[in-house]
Amino acid sequence: MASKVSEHRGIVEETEIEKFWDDGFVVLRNVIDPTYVLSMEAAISRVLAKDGTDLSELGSIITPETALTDENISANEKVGRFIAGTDHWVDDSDFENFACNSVIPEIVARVLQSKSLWLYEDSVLVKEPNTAEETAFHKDLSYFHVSGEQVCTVWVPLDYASPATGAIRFVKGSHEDKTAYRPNWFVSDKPLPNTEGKRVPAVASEDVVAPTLLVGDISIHHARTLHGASANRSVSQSRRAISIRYCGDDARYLLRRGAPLKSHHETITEGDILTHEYCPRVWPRN
Ligand SMILES: O=C(O)CCC(=O)C(=O)O
Repeated sequence: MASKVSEHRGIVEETEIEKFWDDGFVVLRNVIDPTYVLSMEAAISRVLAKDGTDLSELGSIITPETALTDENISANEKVGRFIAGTDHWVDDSDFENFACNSVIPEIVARVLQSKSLWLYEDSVLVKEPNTAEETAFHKDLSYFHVSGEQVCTVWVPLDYASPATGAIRFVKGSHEDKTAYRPNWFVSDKPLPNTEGKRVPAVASEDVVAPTLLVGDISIHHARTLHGASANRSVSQSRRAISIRYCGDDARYLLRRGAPLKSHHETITEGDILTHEYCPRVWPRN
């Protein structure tokens, strides 16, 4: 089982907080002990073995440009899957500790400049070697039944993640655009049925910031920041990541028609703060 807090640098600089609010995302280098991050490997393997959905089957956006046609990938090599799942923390104490009891909530509360922090959900997102699916550009807020400025996602890679191996990527400043966009299928820009708002606009490649992250680095992006991830073109290396979504003081429940509902959302009242057994307060620690 993953043990509790094991900090590396642990602290967040003022300039990094400013960067988050100015750009809509920030990469915090060397902020968590890599050994602690890698202690989640077994937990991720459990997800891969049982609960993960294979997003590659949802209808991807493989085009001649994104298809794996590189000379170094021979036709008979195995094509990878894009496996994803959510809410692992609910029944796996390793994920619960990682999202609720690690150094991450304190870091996030500081970046969001929030006195308190609630966990919205966690997800595991794995692109196996040779996974052609790009994660389509989207805004997380379109999927969340909340409103507020202090809402964000932390992306924690368990592998070296570069633009060639499926790293997350962002459109800088896009959090300033308050247009409501429809959630999409994650591997396709096709919107989810019965959702409201505009379709996510096409993103020009020159507007994309695509950092490379090492194990121990994390990125934090605002829930309105347009972001996606590249294909994993490595022939041997997976791109494993844990994404954790948190809400701060100003977040309130707001039901968004057609967006994925969790069972407890049936009992919530719009306008309420998020305190709920399935949306626990994780900072300050009780
Ligand atoms: O890991 C990915 O492919 C996408 C991550 C993402 O979009 C998220 O965590 O919000």
